[in-house]
Amino acid sequence: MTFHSMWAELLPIGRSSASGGYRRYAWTAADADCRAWFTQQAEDRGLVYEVDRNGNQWAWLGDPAAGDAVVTGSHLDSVPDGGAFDGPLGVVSSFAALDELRGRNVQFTKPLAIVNFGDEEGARFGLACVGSRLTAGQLTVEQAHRLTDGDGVSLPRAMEAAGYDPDAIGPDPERLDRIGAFVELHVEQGRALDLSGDPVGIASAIWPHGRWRYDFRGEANHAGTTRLVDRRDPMLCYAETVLAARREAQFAGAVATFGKISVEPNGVNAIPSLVRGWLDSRAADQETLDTVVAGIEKAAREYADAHGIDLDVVRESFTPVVEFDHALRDELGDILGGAGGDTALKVPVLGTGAGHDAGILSGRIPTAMLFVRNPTGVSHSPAESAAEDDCLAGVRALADVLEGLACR
Ligand code: HGY
Ligand code: MN
Ligand code: MN
Ligand code: MN
Repeated sequence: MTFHSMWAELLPIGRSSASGGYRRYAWTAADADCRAWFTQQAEDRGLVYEVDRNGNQWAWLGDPAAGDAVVTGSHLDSVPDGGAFDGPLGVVSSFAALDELRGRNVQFTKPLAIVNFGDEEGARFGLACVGSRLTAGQLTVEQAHRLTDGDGVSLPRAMEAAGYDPDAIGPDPERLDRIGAFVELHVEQGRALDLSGDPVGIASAIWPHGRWRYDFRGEANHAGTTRLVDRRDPMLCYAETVLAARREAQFAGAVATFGKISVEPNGVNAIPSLVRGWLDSRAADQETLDTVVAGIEKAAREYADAHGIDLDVVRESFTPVVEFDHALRDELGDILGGAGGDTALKVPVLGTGAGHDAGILSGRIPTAMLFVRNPTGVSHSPAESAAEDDCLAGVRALADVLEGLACR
């Protein structure tokens, strides 16, 4: 089973024929099909398959109880109409890198595992990295049980419907204590490697980032008979806040996105009573992020006061800056940078604004990330792409890293 054949098998799962994007949401049929694909890859390679208390899938070579395991992998779920590479490239490359290592006849001196972390994107229940957050103890069982999707289906009900026990979820410190290093390969979500002309890069840090929900409450009324001066229209405040977010982020060199909205009653001929908007904002450092988010909220409150609108702002999630483990990062650089090796890849080190399971785990175990060039930088879109040669360069780089870490 080669990279190509694995990729070809996975590609059609959960793909929308209308948009060409992926709709692989946690605990849905598409998720189950991705999980079945993962299990098959593990069985085809004679790996020991297990699914942990939080629904994350693991494929082991060697005895997990031996400890100091080297783990690689990523996630298979997607954002709504996401691209083919964000997540799956890391999982497929992990199996392909293991195949490559087996072809090199190396001797593993440590256990090796490939992992598929569940619900990394948070597309269905609104919180990213649920599988890894639960495992790392960054999300309590109570918080997880309160998560519901757009149809009001709770996370526990969704897990049960998929055949998983929602009462089994929780922190898994023993599992993490058996891991010596986690390395996640991921398609770059930006153009740094395209601009530097390199196929592969190493992550230095993940920007601090969070999600805030803005509830603008006004007064429902008739769109045709209500004078403008008599309106308390929450949509107006929402629109002004979106523009304020762009101004604040631009000024600070950060990013801010209102990418999701819900409107009640959501009628063409009705002035809304409630407009709910979700802000995703990220910046290279905490102080800048705090300034941007405070500036957006201040502007929103001024608009709300001016239009007689009630505004509630709720921070729904937050991930502080992640500085990847320096020693592990430098070790990857030595392995790939040709210190004694013959790959002699010039491997740039780059930061990212995208969150990852590696970022969640970095507080508990040494973690590192490899990025594979994305020629347009576009991600979270059906247009996401990576050249075949770069994907294979990523597999070779991951195989070199795993050999260096687990095959001394
Ligand atoms: O939102 C993110 O940065 C990640 O793709 N979950
Ligand atoms: Mn993503
Ligand atoms: Mn991802
Ligand atoms: Mn260093």
